[in-house]
Amino acid sequence: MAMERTFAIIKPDAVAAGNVGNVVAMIQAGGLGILGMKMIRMTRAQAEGFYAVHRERPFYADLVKFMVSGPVVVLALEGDDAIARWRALMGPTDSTRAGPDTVRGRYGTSIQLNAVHGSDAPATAAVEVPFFFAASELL
Ligand code: 3AN
Repeated sequence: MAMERTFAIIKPDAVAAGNVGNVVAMIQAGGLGILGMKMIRMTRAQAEGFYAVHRERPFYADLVKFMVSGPVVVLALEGDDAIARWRALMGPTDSTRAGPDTVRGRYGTSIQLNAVHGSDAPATAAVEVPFFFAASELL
């Protein structure tokens, strides 16, 4: 298995509900290492750029509005097979279909209000980590 980095966001719904600590505990219990972590308020430009791949989708405007609606916590994670392991721990996009042992099953409420983000492939992670972290912030 390859050592990988992946990018995670604890989204505004989960931060507002007071679940930052619970999500971080699940990440650490899952054996993923935390290289970087900070709370930020995304600008509209950041949210639009981050989700540019979804620009043509009907939910894009709502998604951007949601992501700037309150603070988020961004994380850079590392571990063997970290991308797939974090995706498995997150659960499927639609929180209502997510299992009880997943972050979205526990803390998400819908397909949009789904508590967390995770990179979906090495190429995505390689763009997403530096989108929010300077090299000096990865410890
Ligand atoms: P994932 O976060 O599971 O990789 P993506 O990349 O397909 O899912 O979607 C990015 C984000 O867009 C999701 N986390 C969710 O908040 C939102 N989203 C995706 N599909 C829908 C949809 N059909 N309706 C509303 N929001 C959606």
